[in-house]
Amino acid sequence: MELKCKGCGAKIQTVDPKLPGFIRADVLEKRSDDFRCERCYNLMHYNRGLEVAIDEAELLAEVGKISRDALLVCIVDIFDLEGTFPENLGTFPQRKKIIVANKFDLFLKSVKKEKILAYLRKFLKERGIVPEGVMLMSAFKGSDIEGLLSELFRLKGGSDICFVGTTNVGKSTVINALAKKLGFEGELLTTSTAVSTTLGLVRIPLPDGSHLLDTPGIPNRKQATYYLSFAHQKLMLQKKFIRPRVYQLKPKQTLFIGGFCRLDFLSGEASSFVVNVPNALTVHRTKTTNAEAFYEGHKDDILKIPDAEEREKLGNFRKYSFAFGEKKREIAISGLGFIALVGSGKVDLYCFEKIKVSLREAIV
Ligand SMILES: Nc1nc2c(ncn2[C@@H]2O[C@H](COP(=O)(O)OP(=O)(O)OP(=O)(O)O)[C@@H](O)[C@H]2O)c(=O)[nH]1
Ligand SMILES: [Mg+2]
Repeated sequence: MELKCKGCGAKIQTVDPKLPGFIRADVLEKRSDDFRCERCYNLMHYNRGLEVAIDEAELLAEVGKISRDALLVCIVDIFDLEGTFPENLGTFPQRKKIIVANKFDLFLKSVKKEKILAYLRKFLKERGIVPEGVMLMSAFKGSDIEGLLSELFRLKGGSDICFVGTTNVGKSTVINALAKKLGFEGELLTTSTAVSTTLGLVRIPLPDGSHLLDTPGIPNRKQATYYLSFAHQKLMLQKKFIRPRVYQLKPKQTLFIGGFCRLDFLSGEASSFVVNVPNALTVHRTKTTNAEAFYEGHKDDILKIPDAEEREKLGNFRKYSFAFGEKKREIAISGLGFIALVGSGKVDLYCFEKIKVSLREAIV
């Protein structure tokens, strides 16, 4: 049987350390049952490792081979629902599907679960998705994991449970937490702040003969993080709530969200702009007349992320024009977070064209 790494599912090889699944031949010979490839070892112990690309067609073919009777658990990141919802979910052959929205802990404690659940349900309804169940949770919260576990066992019958979703939504973290509740020892699967940590299908056997199945994340080219270096991915991944930053702006003022986007307040009454993006990202206010010169002069020292190499991958800027007023609106920027617009007026947003930007009714 083909050997696979227990942490990431990559096929084991002893030839090229620069390719996935590498393990030294002498280490492989002495291996215990629970061995990992060198990349997993480095990700787990040093939080660094090889950046690799997933073959999306191969991934879909592999998930396509999983029994139609398996319970499909689609995990999304609730802080980036627009960006992490797999639009091709309907094409997965598994009949029973549930949607698990993870990372609820990124919202402030005061944010009501019911409100976010209503937003999630509406989002699914608009796309015609009718799952067997919908859950909102955090992989870091024990009671949420217990709730998920009982829901999964209620729905699965004797079948396998297969976890799918775009990269970095926390699939492997959720499975590790479930496995711990089931009595497994240690961290079974490799998890990390990098996108594409899991590289192949990993099966964890359960006592009833069924399995928990982890899969590689579907590459997410709509998300800012996809284009970032390993180090910047790490900076952008928040393990705790995102601190909202409030700016009172008058027309003709501009906000920079790192070097990813520029928001010009064109006209309207003095309004509040509540920026919910990773704490590591600089938010800078300036006069619109100075904005262009500021960006050219400070994209690398004050704004910092993305750097020149990342900007190259992100391509050109695209302009979006939005109006806001009576109803509170939010601009969601995939991989960064969202900006709540409170007041009334018109804005122009410039953001790299590859990143998904959407205007929605406010959810918080
Ligand atoms: N804040 C927060 N972070 C989480 C949560 N769950 C997972 N993470 C973090 O998100 C990052 C990605 O987690 P993984 O479990 O590796 O994600 P994945 O979906 O398996 O990623 P791929 O294997 O690349 O597809 C890690 O740094 C986790 O610690 C959560 O509920 N809240
Ligand atoms: Mg994973």
